[in-house]
Amino acid sequence: MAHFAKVAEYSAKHPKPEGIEFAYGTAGFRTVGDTLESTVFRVGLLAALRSQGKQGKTIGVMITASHNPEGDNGVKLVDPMGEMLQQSWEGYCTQVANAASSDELVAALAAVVEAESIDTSVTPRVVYARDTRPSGPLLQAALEDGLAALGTDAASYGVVTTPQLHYFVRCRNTAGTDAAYGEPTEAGYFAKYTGAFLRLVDGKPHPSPLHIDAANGVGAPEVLKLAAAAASPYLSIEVHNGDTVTPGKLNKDCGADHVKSNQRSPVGMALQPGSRYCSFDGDADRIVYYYADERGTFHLLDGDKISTLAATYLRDLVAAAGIDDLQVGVVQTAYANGNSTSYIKDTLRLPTVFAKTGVKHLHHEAEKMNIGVYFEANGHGTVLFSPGAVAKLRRATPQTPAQDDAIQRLWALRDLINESVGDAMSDMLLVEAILICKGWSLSQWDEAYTDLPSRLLKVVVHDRTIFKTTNAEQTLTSPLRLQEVVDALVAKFPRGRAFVRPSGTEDAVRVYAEAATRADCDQLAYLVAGAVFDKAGGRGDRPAEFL
Ligand code: NG1
Ligand code: ZN
Repeated sequence: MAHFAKVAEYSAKHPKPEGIEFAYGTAGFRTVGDTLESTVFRVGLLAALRSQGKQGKTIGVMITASHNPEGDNGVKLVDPMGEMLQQSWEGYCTQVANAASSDELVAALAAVVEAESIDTSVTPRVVYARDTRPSGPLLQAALEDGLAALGTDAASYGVVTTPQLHYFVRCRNTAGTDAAYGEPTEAGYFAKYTGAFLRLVDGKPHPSPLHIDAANGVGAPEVLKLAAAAASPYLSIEVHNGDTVTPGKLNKDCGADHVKSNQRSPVGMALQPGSRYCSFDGDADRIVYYYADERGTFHLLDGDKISTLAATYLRDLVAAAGIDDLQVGVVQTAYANGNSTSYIKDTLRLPTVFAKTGVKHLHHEAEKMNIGVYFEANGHGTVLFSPGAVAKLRRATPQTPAQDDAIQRLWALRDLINESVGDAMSDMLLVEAILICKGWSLSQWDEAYTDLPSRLLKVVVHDRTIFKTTNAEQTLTSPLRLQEVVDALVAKFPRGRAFVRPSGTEDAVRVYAEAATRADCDQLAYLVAGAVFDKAGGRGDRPAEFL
C-alpha cells in the first residue's frame, strides 16, 4: 500500500526485539522501558490510523508506566473524548506490536485499514506527552518516527500528567462545539480547575496546608503550577517527594500505590496528628489521603472513601437543588472494601454496581447513570454527568436562594471534575472543596464507616491464562472446582469475602480477602493463596502464613 511506503524505512531504525511478546492490556503496553522502542514506534503508526478512522479527530499517546518501578515504561492511546482506547482496537495494537518484520508490520497495518474501512487520505492528528522516566525521551523519539512515517500532524505536550493529556485531547476535539471542554493548554487546564474550585469554596474558612507526596514524579512540578495558578490560601500545599531528577527515586517507597498497598505513610513524610496528607502516583492519575490520629496510628482514606465523600456531597446538592429524577450512583470494583459498599447501599441508599477491574469498565458503567461516581479502591476515579443530567441542570428553575446556590455548586463541581479520566489533581481539588465546604478534618471524613480488614496478595503461577472469571471477576469458572474450594474457605470466617483473578498488568494471579478481624482476614488470604498455589500450578515459593 502506497500509504505505508515510508514505514519500512523508519521501522528499520526501531527493530522489534526477538523473543518478546507484547500485549496491549488494561494499562496499554507496559514492561521494561528498554524493550519498548519498537512498540512505541508502532503505536505512533496506530495512533495515526486511529485518527484517520475517526475522520481526523485528534488521538492522544501517553508514554508512562504510572506507579511501576522507574525502569519500566509503557504507552497507551487516548480516544477523541479523552477516554481510554476502544477495546476492539486492543487486539490490533497487540498484532501490530508483535509483527516480526517490516513486511509483517505493513501487512498488519493494512489489515487494520481493511477491517476498519479507514480512509487513509485523511490527515491524521495526534498529540502526545510523557512522564519523567529516564527512558521517556528515547521512546518519544521512536513515537515521533512512527507519526512522521504516516505524515501525521503531531504536537508534543512535553512532560505532563496522564490526565492532563486526556484533557488536552478532549479539549481539541470539542473546541467550538456545545461540548467545548476548555483550552487545550496547560494554562487552560489550571485555569479551568482552579476557577471551579475557587467558586465552590468562596467565603468559607481557609483549610490547613495539605502535604502532598508526589511520588517523585510529574505530579510534583504540575501541582506546584496548579497552586501558583490558584494563588489562594484555599490551596496551600507543601510538596514532598518532588525529586524528578535523581535516578531511582520515582515511586520508590512512595506514591499512592505504595501507600495503599502497604497501608503506611511514604518515605520522607513524618505524619503529625492533625495534619493532612495525600499521595499521587507516578503519572498523577491516582490519589489517596491519610492522616495519623493522636496515638500516631495511620489511617488511609482510599478511593472508596473519596467515592463515598463525593457521592454524599452530590446527593445532598441534588436534593437541595430541588431537581427531581436526578439519581447519583456509584460504580466500584470487587476490590472495594465491603463496608464501603454496605455504607453506599444501606446508609446513603444510593444504587451501586460492580464493574470489572480497569477504569474503562468502571467508566462505561458510570456512563449508564445520571451522575455516576466511579473509583477503584486504589484511588483512580472520577465523576460523570450524563447528557440527561446536564440538560436537567440547564432547565432547573430555582425557587429559593438555597436552590440557586445548590445548582451553581453542581455546575462548579462539573467544571471541577476531569470527566475524561481519573485525575489526582482534579480529584484533590474535589476532596479539598468538599472538606472546606463541610468544615471537615480528615478524621471527620473518615467517620462515615470503618474499613473491614483486607489483604491483597499475588500468587505466581505457571500459566495465569487458565484463570477465567465471571460475576465482575468475583467467581472463577476455571480452573474447574477451584471456586468451590474458595467458597468453602470463605464460609469459615465471619464477614469473610475473597476472590481470585488473573492480573491484567502483571504475570500473576491476585487474591483478595477481607473479614471481620485482621487475624481472620490474614488467615483467609493465606488459605486462598495456598489453594491457588497448590491446585493451579503455583511457581516459586508457596505463599507464607502471616505471623
Ligand atoms: P491488575 O493488574 O489487572 O489487577 C491493576 C490494578 C487496577 C488498575 C490497573 C491499571 C488493583 C488490584 N489492580 O490491575 O485497579 O489500576 O492495574 O493500572 O489495584
Ligand atoms: Zn497512574
